Amino acid sequence: ETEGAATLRTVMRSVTPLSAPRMMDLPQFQGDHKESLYWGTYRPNVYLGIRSRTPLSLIAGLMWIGLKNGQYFLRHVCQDSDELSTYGWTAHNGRDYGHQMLVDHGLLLTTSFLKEKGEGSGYGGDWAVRLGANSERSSLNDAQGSTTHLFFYIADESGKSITMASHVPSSRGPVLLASGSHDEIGDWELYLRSEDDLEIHRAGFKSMSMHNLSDLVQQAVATNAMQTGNLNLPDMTEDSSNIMTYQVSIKTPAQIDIVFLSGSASKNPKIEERISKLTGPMLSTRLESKQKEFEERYDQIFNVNNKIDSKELSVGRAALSNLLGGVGYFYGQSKIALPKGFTQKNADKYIPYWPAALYTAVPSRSFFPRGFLWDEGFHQLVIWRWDVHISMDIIGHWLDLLNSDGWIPREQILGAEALSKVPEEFVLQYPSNGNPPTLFLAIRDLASGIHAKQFSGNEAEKISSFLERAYIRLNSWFQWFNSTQSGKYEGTFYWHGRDNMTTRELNPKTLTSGLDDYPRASHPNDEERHVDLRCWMLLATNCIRSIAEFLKMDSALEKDYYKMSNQLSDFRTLNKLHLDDKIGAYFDYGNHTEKVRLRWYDVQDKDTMRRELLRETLQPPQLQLVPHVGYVSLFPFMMGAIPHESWVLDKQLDLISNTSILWTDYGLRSLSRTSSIYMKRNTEHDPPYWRGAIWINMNYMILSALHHYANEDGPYKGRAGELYDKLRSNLIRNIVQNYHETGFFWENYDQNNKGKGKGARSFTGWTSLLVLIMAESYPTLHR
Ligand code: 6A9
Repeated sequence: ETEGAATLRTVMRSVTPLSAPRMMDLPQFQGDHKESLYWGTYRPNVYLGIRSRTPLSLIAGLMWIGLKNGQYFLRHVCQDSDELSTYGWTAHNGRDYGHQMLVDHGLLLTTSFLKEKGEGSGYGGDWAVRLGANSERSSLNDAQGSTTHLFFYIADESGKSITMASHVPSSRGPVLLASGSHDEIGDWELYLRSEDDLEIHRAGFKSMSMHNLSDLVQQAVATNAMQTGNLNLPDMTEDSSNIMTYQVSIKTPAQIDIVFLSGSASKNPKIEERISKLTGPMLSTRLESKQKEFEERYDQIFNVNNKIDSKELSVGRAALSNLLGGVGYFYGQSKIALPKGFTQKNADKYIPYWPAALYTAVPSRSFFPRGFLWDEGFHQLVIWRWDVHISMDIIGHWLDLLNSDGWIPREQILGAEALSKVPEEFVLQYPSNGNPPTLFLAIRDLASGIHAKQFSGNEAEKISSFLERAYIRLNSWFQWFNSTQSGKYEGTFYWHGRDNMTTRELNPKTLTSGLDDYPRASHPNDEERHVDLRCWMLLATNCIRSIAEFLKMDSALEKDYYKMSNQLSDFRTLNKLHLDDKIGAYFDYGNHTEKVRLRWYDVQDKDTMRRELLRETLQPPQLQLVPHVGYVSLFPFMMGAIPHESWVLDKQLDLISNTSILWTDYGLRSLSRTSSIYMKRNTEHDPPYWRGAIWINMNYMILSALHHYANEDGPYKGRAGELYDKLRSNLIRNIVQNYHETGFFWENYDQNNKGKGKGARSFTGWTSLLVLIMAESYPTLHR
């Protein structure tokens, strides 16, 4: 076999699904379950977007014209540059109810979503959207007598045409806007009802590119404005349009109900009844009772009474709701990088993954509205507690993305809408790159929850069959790490793929670890071993082992896991490989020197001056522990791998509580203030990221460990308990305060600058672990 043929086989394997029964084919994901999750706010990238969990869906959404500094802007896709002072779900149950608030320069919008299967409904049921518009400062609006323009659209991704109601509706009563039919739900109709004065204009378009909807509407309005002087849609429709847009112009305050009925036909005698149930006063009653249900369930599950005050309570609810309201459904093909030197005939440097669906939460609706592998494990810690069926459905989708090597692409950019948000250099996924297998955190909880008889009979039954089917997939996922990320010596691991040629980075990044620029060995080579990866491997083995025990499996494979889990949890071995016993800190090991700097010099170009960075070594690197105290050094602690009577535990508490090292009043720094790389830029374009800032996922893990050690007898029990209380209240206070001050949850928080939110604004991914911090709910990490 030639080298080329072998490479080709590797490439093909990387885009071939693992040959194992699919998770999503499990009976528990069919029938009622599937239908109950058919419609939802599954387009988190837009301010309000509805679709069904099917590749070619009907999609609906909201746009409006915002006025900022005297200029008009069309709002649609969540963008930080829109500078809304807040937006997000204040309530959302992940299924059939949500309530969102948006504040756009004095315009106050609310969007409520309600779904229901009525008598005569088609597959997936009916849904209603209530839009409320108000002016924050009513004087402003009155003075200008200004009009607010809302746009609601419905479009068929399959291209099937939609019928526009024959005349522009003028009455306020329920008026038909559009109708059509769809293979999965039958005939459908869309109605509008409002008690307020309104003017409606409309336009129909024929297009298959749904990620350009904003442009279509903007152009139509602009063209018409030039001809008529009015900011209106032109009341025209292209032949066989599959996109229908309705502009509803109102004076605030106003309220509009829009209702979508499936399986309908105007002749259906029940239609009137179904409309009135989902609009007007009856809708108000239903929304109120759904809100109440949501709040009661929140109290019951997160049992936060007496633990937090009422101001904090609403922020906790918003955190959960934004996570659930951020859950999306995506469909498409990842682009997988070809090995160096390979290109396709058409010059593409990638090969597509198989077409796949992903139902997943997202880290940020504006910045990263797509699935990220290791983020998802943290999301699921919250979601399984709220709705274990949704959580298994999400985890199931991710596990179905395993290829035949046992690999899952880290970042999921599926479909044109998702792709349109990603700069080109981030699109390709490399089949040699890992990402922490955090899904094991949630799966471990499910497995031990069954043991502890924490679930109802019905839930337990489904979790069992889920774990049973997941087993083979988890095994091959684990084997992928075990075989591709292993170190030079048995039982050691490192994140492969760091750049050992770079002269431009102060410390070559480790994106695979999730901790991007957290400093590792300065000169990557195969002697390296990473303590965080070792701990992830421990978690994975322990998790698979407990599933095997639960399923009463007893093959050679299970014995291997048993052995491996004992090896990985052996304290002496851990210490031999990673402990600096002078300061009692765990470190990576590798070819390293502390004496590296970036030199900046100017290069004479034709007509510009360019800066080049050169990584200089003032002292040759040598094999050693890599002396950077930070999140990585706390991994054995986070995983509860340190025996509770060990002196090392005392040292870990020293590192955590020391204000010159990790402690701040807002949470723990990612990197010690004493580290040589603390707050250092990595390149000209890379400001420090995991080099000081406070991240909530890691703080949550550290808090879990403090909680664990505070509840186990041992000499450091009391001290762990004190630090636990302080860290917990610091985290809650700071996240809540930032939320009140800025209207958002943030990607991370500034360890100086009074704990101010930093990075992506509106980061409703793992920052929503706030809910569990408030509830004092922590993962099962310990055997
Ligand atoms: C950039 C730019 C509009 C970086 O939360 C997702 C990930 C984490 O998994 C990772 O641990 N974030 C953390 O270090 C964000 C990564 C975004 C990469 C793509 C595209 C888009 O600009």
